[in-house]
This record gives sequence, C-alpha cells and structure tokens, in this order.
Amino acid sequence: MTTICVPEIGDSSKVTVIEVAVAFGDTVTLGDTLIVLESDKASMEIPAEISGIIGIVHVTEGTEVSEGDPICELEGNTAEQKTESTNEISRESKSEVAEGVTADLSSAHQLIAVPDTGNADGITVIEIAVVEGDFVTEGDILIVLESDKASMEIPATHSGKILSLKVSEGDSVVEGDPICELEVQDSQQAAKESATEAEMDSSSKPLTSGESDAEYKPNPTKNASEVARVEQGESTLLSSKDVSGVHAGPAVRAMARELMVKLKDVPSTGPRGRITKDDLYNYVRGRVSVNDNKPPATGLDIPAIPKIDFESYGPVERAPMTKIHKLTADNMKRCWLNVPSVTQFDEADITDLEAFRKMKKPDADTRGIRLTPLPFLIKASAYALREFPLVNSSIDLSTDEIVKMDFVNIGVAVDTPDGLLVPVIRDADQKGIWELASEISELADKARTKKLRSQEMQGATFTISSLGSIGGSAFTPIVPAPQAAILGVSKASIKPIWDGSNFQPRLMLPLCLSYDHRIINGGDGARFTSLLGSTLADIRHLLL
Ligand code: CAO
Repeated sequence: MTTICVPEIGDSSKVTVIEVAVAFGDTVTLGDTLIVLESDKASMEIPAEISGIIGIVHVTEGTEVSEGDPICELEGNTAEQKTESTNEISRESKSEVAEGVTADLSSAHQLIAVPDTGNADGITVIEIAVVEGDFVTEGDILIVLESDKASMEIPATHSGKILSLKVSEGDSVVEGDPICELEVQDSQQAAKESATEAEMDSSSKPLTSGESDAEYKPNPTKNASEVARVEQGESTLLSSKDVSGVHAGPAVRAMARELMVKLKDVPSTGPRGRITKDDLYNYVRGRVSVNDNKPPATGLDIPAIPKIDFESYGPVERAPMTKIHKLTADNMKRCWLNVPSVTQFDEADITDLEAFRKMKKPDADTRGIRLTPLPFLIKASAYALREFPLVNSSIDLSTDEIVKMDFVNIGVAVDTPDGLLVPVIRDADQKGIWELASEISELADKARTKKLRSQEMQGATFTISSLGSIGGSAFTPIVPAPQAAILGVSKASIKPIWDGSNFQPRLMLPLCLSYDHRIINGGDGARFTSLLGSTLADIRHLLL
C-alpha cells in the first residue's frame, strides 16, 4: 500500500478538499484525478501517481489539508511511479507572478506573457479563446494551458483590444513567453466594444483554434462562481469549467483529444458535472461499432431536435419509455437513417381466398386454431421470396456483397402493451397453413405475455407487418435492416373492379412493400408484389 499525500501547494498553507473523485475499492490508472483542492487563488487536481486500487480514503469534501497530509491508500505498482513527483505545483507570490506577465511596449500597448506555471519544461497551449481584433476586459480568458498535472486558464491582465496573437494551439510555452499584444483601454470602454462586437458578429465570427471542444462563444466575462476572479498576472489552475463550459481533468481532456471527441458532447456523471473517464468511454462506446463487421459510419452529423419545455405550454403527463420501446426507437432510427428505401403499393384480390378461409373456419375451430388472412400472407410471401431471392437477401457493406439467404424466416410484427415485438417463423416456406396459423398464434401469445425468448426474435430474412385488423388503406413500413424488405398489409375492403365488361365487387387487400433500393430495384419490387397479389388471388399457385 502506498499512502498518497497532498503535494507541495505553493504558498497556501491550508486548502479545502472540494471534490473526492475516488472511493474505497475504485481502480485508478496513473493520472486519474483523486481529489480536487481549492485555495483562494486556484483549484488543483491531485492525480494518482500510480495505477492501482484505492484503499482507505482519508479525506472528505470540506476537509482542510496542507502539504504532506494523507489523501488515500493506494495498492498498486510503485515501479510505475514517476521519478519526479507529478504533484509538485509551485506557485509564486502574486506580486512576483504579476511582474512576469506584462511588458510595457508603450503606455497604450501591453505585451501579455505567460505567467509562472510551475512548469519550467514547457506547457502546451490547448485552447485559444480570443482572435486578433477581439476586445477583452481584464480577467477574460485568453488561452488555456495544460500539463500532465493540471489545466490552467490565462486571463487578460488589462482591458483592451487584441492587436496580435503570439501563440498557436499546440505551442509549448514557458514563463515569460508572449501570448498577445494588447492595445490598452479602460475596462468600461473595452467591455462596451466587446459586447457590441459580440452582438454584431456572433454568427459570422471565425472559429478560434481552441474551439475543437466547443461552439464559439464571444469572449465571456468570467462568472465568479466558475473561477474565482483572477488578479493581474495570476493564472488559475482549473478543475472547474474551462472557457468552453466543459468540466474535465487533464487526463480526460488528453484522452478526448486523442479520440477526437468533443467534450461538450459527452454527458457527465461525475461530481459537479465533471466528465469522467467512464463518461468518455461510454460516449465512445455508443458512437463506434461494437462489431468489426459493422459497415463504416455514415458520417452524418444530424442536428438534434431542440429540447422543449412542454410544461411551459400546459399540463403534461410523463411516463417512462419501456425497454422494448427504447430498443424499438433505436432500431427504427438506425434503419431509417441507413437504408434508402422505397415503398411499392399494390392490391391483391382476396375474394376467393376469403371465401376459402371462411369455409375452413369450422375446421379451424375444431383444431383450436384462429384462421385469419395472416398465415396465407406468410405462405404466399414465402413462395414469392423463393421466386425472388433478392428480396430475401441482405447487403454486406464490409465485403461489398449481396448475401442471398437459402432459407426463408419471416418475422411478424406483434403489437403488445409494452411495444412492438417481432417473433420469427422459421422456414416458413416449408410449413402448411395450419402450422403457420398455430405458430403465429403461439408466438403472438408469448409476445403479449412476455414469454418470448430472444432467439425467437432473431434470424428473420423478411418481415410482415399487418395492420389489417385495425384499418388504414396503406402505410410505409421502415425496412428492418439488414433485411432487404418488409411487407405492410392494410385493411381489405370491397372495391368495384372492372372485369372487362362490368364492375365486380371484389375484396381487395392493400399491400405495401418497403424495400432497400440498394438491393432491390423498382422492377423487382413491382414484380414481387405482383406475384404476391396473383398468388393470394388464386392460392392454387402455392401447389405448383
Ligand atoms: N383486412 C381485413 N381484416 C383483417 C385483415 C386485413 N388485412 N387482417 C386481419 N383481419 C381480421 C381477421 O380476419 C380477424 O377477423 P376474424 O376474427 O373475423 O377473422 C380480425 O381482423 C383480427 O385479426 P387479428 O389481428 O387478431 O389476427 P391477425 O392474424 O390478423 O394478426 C397479429 C395477428 C399478431 C399480427 C396482430 O394481432 C397484430 O399484433 N397486429 C399489429 C401489428 C402491428 O402493430 N404492426 C405495425 C408495425 S409498425 O408500427
């Protein structure tokens, strides 16, 4: 066990623990934040010096500590410990720092320089919060520096106009390096200019190099609760929000840059809105493929729908989405965004089929089976899928292949109180009408009583969604990728159909085939529904 102690904390004798980022039993890696300290001048993150497992934690939020006080016990690999203490954070007195950060060029011009950062080897510029021509008021953040120990905002020491910038993102700087040249103005004038500039220019403002993590925000006057008001020449060690409003430690920021993640997009779960490593992992996990075979990302950057305060318009009732509902929502979105689909509409004359079905009803009742048009639809679809293998196929973008399935598994959408479920009838082409009718009843019952196993919902090569018992004349189902197509069925109705000499009352069943246009072209889509229609019109075709 290694006891991790409070490192040198400059001229502050006592500092307050404002965050404890770990607990007994946590696993940490080198550089992970253990606690955050705050003095009257700065906030400091104290990182783990080695990777390991946290033992007893000696501090709580609000504890006052000074150099050498124990923070926690850490069981880990001491060989990994850095040769130099990573926790050394030395600070000069305010007056000494102040001397190092400005140089008089003339009474009206000031060169603002990097103050003492406690890092003689150089520290990296990670964000530049201003552009040449900006008006800043004293205390506005100019740049953000970052070392392996901490992030640090460097504020303007005077109010005025930025004449020229002397640093770029990625530069390594040491104390005394020039940041920018400033035309000094009184603070009220600069604040007025800054506000006018922001008002006139906020939409067309060029992005500063530091905005990889955030939208451009016109030079904000720092909020006192975010960062204690800085005095001339004093840098502010950050653990709190940076200029972009993002709250994260150096290790997380470094990882985010490596992964090219915009931290402002990452939902935070840490204390006080801190983005933790786990938050970052979870965000990345959600964004990247968990399956090597998954097709490459689309590159679409779809703007989110703005959050609406519904309650402000009137009373509302909120109910949590069920698990099924959430999964369906994700799947629908994925399919909708990935599949360029087209819907082919057609009608099948099921007058004779309906007469046959009604004739067989007593027989069905004897067998204890509900005989609806659905098993006939499944059987006829399976037949048409065998005739048109492309409709029974999938696209494999990882190999640029069309994969034709030599089996016909048909999914049937079932409406349940918790949401939509799609059990699958395997080898539907090899089953008779009684078997199909009985299997769909059984699967629908299981779906509605939450007894469906996940295997019973997998492996579909084609789906049927029947709204026939409910109503509607047509709809456009979403293709459930990786399947190539889905058949939507609406309510059958009697229509006058011209037989060449007269109009005949015929029972017409609306068919709506949505298909992936990358796999199936319009001709094949129309031929498929046409064959399906003629098969349903005369089910003797199924015997051939
Ligand atoms: N036209 C006219 N009547 C129809 C019909 C159609 N296309 N389809 C079914 N019917 C009739 C049936 O014949 C039955 O009447 P009878 O008892 O007089 O024979 C009645 O409607 C009720 O049928 P059902 O819905 O109980 O049975 P089904 O086999 O047609 O469907 C199932 C079973 C599980 C698919 C259905 O209950 C269901 O859940 N449908 C909803 C699917 C859904 O929500 N899809 C949308 C997905 S996209 O959001």
